[in-house]
Amino acid sequence: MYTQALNGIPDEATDQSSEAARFQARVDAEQKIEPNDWMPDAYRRTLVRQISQHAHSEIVGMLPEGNWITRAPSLKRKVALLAKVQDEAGHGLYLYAAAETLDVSREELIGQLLAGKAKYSSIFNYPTLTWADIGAIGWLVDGAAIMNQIPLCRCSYGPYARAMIRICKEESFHQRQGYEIMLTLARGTPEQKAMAQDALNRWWWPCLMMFGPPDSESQHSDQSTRWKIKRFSNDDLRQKFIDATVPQAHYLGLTIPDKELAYDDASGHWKIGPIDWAEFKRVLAGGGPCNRERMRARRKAHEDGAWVREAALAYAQKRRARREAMQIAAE
Ligand code: FAQ
Repeated sequence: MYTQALNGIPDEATDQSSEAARFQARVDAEQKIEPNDWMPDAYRRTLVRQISQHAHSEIVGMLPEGNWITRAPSLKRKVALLAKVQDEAGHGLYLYAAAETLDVSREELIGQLLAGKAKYSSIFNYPTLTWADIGAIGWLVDGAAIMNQIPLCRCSYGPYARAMIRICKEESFHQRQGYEIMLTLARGTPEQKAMAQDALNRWWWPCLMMFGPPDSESQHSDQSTRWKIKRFSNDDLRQKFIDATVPQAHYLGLTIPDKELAYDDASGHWKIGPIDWAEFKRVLAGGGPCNRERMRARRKAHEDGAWVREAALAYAQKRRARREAMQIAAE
């Protein structure tokens, strides 16, 4: 009896390890992993974690800008901002749908966010104090998002990679509309230029934190890179963003708020001063300027929307009952 039991265990373990080897070989060969394919549990958990955090970020990310829709300075600006905020809602929905292919329900994921158990991007815990912040968000926040998300279009998990293609196209439009707002302000009155500079001063460092902790402290990078979920490290993407953005700030005639910023001829990169990682940790722990306000707004939106979910459910049940009755009548 014992021999049989012992025989069973190694067989299962061998099966698992050969499945795992086949899985890694497919990833190495750049084949996409699809929802019905075998995958290690840890791969599934990593994807659910990252995709759901990403989805929450898109949805919470609507709040700082949504705040300015009624105060946009012209009809054209209002229409563009409204469309941008709606795009972010769409991104959240594609991403929740991509996460659902991994056997987790949207209700569960949203429940984790509302219970304060799930993370969303640190950047959305900062306030939008002036119209220039809308320009800075488009230029810098969407700019950082694109830098991080273009490589995700080649992520090994098919549904996530495909969702990212459309998201990146829209984000790149957002980035340009934000830069155009900054350009208009920078070429406007001295007060408008000062407003643009003030927005850059407040958003620059938090945007650099969007890329995540330094590589030496990133818990998930090594494994996510082996699984080809991540293609570049946090620090590499941060540096790419800095190199792309510094010349854009110069073109605007604005100053990056970093006295240590200097071009390094040897490496061909812009070098920055130290990032305040204590601030990043504080924001992640709930102590940012707007963490409480953001969660309050999301909970209220969820409660206010309860009747819509109930009505949709009642309608679906009515349709199903009608379809079943028609089937019985036809038999
Ligand atoms: N904020 O080991 P790593 C947008 C957490 S979308 C909060 O390096 P990983 C569009 C991390 O989750 C912006 N938490 O982790 C838009 C982990 O915690 P955990 C969102 C952060 O996953 C524009 C811990 O720190 N984009 O902006 C942050 O390998 C305008 C250790 O970190 C995405 O979600 C942070 N900034 O790398 C919308 C892109 N950074 O889970 C509206 C997809 C790190 O163990 C308006 N995500 N953490 O509890 C990713 O690429 C990755 O998840 C990283 C982090 C790069 C964010």
